Amino acid sequence: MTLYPPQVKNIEYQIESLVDKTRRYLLTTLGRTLEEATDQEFYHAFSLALRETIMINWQAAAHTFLKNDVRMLYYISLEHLPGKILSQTITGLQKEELLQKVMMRMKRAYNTILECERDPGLGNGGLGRLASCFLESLATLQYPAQAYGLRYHYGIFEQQLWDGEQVEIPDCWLISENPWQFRRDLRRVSVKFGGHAKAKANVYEEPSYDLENFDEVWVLPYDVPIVGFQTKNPFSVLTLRLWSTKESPRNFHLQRFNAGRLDEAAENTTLTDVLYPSDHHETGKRIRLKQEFLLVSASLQDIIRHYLFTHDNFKAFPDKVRIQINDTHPSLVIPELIRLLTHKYDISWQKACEIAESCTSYTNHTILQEALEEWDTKLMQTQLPRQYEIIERLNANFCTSIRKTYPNDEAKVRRLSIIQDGKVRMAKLAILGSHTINGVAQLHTKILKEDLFREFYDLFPDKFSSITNGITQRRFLLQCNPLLSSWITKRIGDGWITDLSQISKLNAFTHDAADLETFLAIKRRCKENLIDFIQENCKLRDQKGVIVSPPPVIYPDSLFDVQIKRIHEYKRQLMHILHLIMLYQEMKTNPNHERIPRTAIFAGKAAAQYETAKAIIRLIASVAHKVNHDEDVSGHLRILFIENYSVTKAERIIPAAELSEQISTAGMEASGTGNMKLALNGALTIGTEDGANIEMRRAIGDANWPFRFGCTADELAKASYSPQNIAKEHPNIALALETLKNRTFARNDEEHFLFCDLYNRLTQNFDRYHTLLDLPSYYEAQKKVDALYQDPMKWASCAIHNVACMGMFSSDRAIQHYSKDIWRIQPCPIDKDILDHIQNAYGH
Ligand code: 26W
Repeated sequence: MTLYPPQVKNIEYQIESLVDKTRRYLLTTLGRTLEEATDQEFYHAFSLALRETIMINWQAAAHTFLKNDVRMLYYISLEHLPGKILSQTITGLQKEELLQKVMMRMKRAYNTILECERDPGLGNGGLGRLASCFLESLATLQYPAQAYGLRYHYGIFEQQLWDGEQVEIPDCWLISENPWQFRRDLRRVSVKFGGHAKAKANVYEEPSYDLENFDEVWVLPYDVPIVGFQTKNPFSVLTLRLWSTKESPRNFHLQRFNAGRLDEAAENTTLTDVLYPSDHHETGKRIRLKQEFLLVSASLQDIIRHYLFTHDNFKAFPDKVRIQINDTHPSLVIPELIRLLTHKYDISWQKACEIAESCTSYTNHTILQEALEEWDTKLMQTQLPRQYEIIERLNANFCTSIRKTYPNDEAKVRRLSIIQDGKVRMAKLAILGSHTINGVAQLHTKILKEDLFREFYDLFPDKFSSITNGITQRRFLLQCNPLLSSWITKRIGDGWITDLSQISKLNAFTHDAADLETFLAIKRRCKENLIDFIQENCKLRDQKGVIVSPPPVIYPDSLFDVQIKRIHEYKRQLMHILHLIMLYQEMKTNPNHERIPRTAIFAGKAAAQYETAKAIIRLIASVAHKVNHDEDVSGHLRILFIENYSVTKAERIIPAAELSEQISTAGMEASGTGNMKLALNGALTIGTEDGANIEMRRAIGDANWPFRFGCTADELAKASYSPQNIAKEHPNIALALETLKNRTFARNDEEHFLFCDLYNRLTQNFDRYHTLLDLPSYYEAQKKVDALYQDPMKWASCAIHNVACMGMFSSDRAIQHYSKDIWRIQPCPIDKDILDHIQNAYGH
């Protein structure tokens, strides 16, 4: 027998134990032997085995919060994009090497097994991913918190490009059993819709309502464990509680079914079936309103149940409960909490309003008018009669108070009123009913205060605050970029993993030639990895969706120019592709050009109904088709659109990026978070003065932020410009625009029609996105990109400097800021006695 030193023995023991457990689960849960199990089955059994490791801490964390009767934060969000839970768990436990050994011993490929898990696509984009970064930081920093969301059966659609056209395929992410969800039958609640609100008086002789003839829906929660990063304390595990209406047979309306009204019969069973796949566009649909209320009502009942577990009255409620409203989508929390307190728990109207205000705070994530939620009063009255009565009363009181402050100014009352022109304005409700509203970057908050909600800011200046977004460096550097991470750790130690401000120590490594070369070599390896991934996974489809050709050959020496985000006019993918058209024409007309070789990589989904965004994808694909097949530019220009952008795809692309496109119209991108992820992985930003770009530039310094361009938000507010004149003054722009009309890229009449429409939008006298106005300075900034890229050592030095200045863009910093200034919560590490107790009773 071999004798191991103690530590090795311990590792050997852990490996053997996991191997054993995995085999056991394969047999006892899946009914398969290791030899015959598919990778999917192996993934399942392996996850069940690993899951055992976190259950003790999960229970211990929950018990610790209860025992200490701490103030809890509840983060309510209609969207969550956690990425793969297995990989998150592995990173949190810091068991990657060990688990690789386990898989090796069991003859499975580590990456292939990790790929078996489908991303939970329970969100559209930035807002959902931010919620997940926040929850990971809350877990790592050991705050007492829980998140709520909906367990959509169909998450965000899978995007395929059929000969350049976006096709949406349903995302059945639950098709194979998911080992990371725990159905909690005991925590089931009921939610009521519709009916008639019958007025009665509460104990204070105030109006209250009983509901008659309502529809009742049973809602069941599924808990997903979110593992925090293991530090000197035992790691914490927080809960993401996802509600589902699917599983309760009582939701099905037999009478309606028998009467032949099939849709109506199934409506309440199907409420959590689909995520609304649109961002920045309000849909105003009845099912969406029902989803929002479902989330709010179920979560509030759960929060109150949890509170009443250790209290027998509501005195301490405003001290113990904090609820964060992620955009206005869950803002019905305010009337529903007031309703529950006044109706069910006999609290006075005045007191209930105070409690609701103390407990809730609201984050705004967009200033685009078309994304601001408003609900038809009729619809709300029909679906949520009691909540509507409360909103009306809140509004009546509010209007009275405005009249007191501003007598004889009915126009002002109308502008501030929550109910306006037959619509309930949800952002106003959220501002009025909560104690704080925050923007997600400094410029964004400034616009909220000075423009969008100016009159509310006049009334409640203390309610407004600004907390710049952040990202978790654990997923978006440590986990996704092991090469760069280990170089950084070698240079500055591993403190950055839990304290990103320490990354500034990298500044000492921006000069030494050996360091710069190492950095360049790492970037090159990451680019090669992405090339391998693309060759394997990004084959092209024909008009019927059949894979017909390999992706183009990509050269690792070319600049990887990356724009990955939802497709939206304000994000200006159109400006990016116009620039690529300009480059293409330049290369074609001048064979002696000195432009650097470039590979432009796009990824992102367009909302299914957003025709212009879909036309932009079409244009990118058509330009790509022509350019990638043109011998004249081969080796110099490649354009790729990677299908089906997701958290996992982001993790693949980001490490390889060299140029990060953050080119939104100034004032329109609330913050952006992809900008932070890319910079942290050593990409340089070409960007406008928008969202968090501004703060990134300030943190990094102008000297190392060379590709700033475009008008500022203030300049745009005053700008008037003529697209015609811009075209006249810049012949290369005029030529590029011409190609949209003259069938250079259009491959059929439909494309020709779509591209002409894009042309018209760009050249209209008022393009809200100011694309052509910024294009000349974008072009100049891209020339600077070329120049710097020709000096790799300088580029590397600048890039390392960028990474070193990303300290403040960690979601840890954002969460600490929210915790200190908005939620006033304290970390609550797992109680060692509780942990010991559970470990002794259940551990091995
Ligand atoms: C009701 C339809 C709808 C759905 C989602 C409207 C608006 C949204 C979101 C608020 C849009 C969104 O995701 N906003 C993004 O939030 C990120 C996190 O704060 C920011 O970084 C992005 O700039 C912002 O666009």
